[in-house]
Amino acid sequence: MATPNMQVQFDNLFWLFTYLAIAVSVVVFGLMAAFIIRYREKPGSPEPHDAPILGRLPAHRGHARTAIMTVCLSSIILGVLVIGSFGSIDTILSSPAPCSIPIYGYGSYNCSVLVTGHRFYWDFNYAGYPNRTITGTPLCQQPNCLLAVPVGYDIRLNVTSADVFHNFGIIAFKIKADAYPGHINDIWFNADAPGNYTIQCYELCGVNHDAMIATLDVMPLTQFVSWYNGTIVH
Ligand SMILES: [Cu+2]
Repeated sequence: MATPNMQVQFDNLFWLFTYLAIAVSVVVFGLMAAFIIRYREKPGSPEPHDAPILGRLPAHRGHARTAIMTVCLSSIILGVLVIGSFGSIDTILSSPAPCSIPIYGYGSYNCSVLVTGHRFYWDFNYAGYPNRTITGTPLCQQPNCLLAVPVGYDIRLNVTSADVFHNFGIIAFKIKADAYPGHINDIWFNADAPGNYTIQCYELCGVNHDAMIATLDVMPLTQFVSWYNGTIVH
């Protein structure tokens, strides 16, 4: 079963923050405008009895109920944002279960790829036997620099680096992960439409950092199986 997509998580969180900000703004600016009009100074209007006077503490005005209501409303809004954020973080950080795509004459593929950053290209290792790597080249010509995945599956990427700090990102799916030597960062995504998408390094890693790109090719399942059979198995 496909887990909700990574970009859906980010979009939901973005709109939750945005709608709440709009609602709060409407209330705050609406009240401000109403009070400005209602309590504006008119010719001959007397000085309010509680007008602040320099050097004197303001008189007690008995607005405890308003203060408590404000704190409660703010807490509810903050609570919604915190729960929404932690819910999304939980989904983003929980790697989905491995898939099992039967590959004719080989066994099955489990939907995970080991991604290794080099100055200035990416390697994509399709884990397990036959443990074949699509090796990148600095000029990134296909079939090098190609990450092929089946459409509609949760793909787990284990991201690391062979030299300096890089950052692996597929901006179309709103995923990014730091690539550090000696450490593996896990991210996942689910591509819902076939097509080619750009993979890019998002950490300034040297003189050809801008050329550190690759292509994500999202294929229909049958096409992926024959690609896997022809490229990884044989
Ligand atoms: Cu890089």
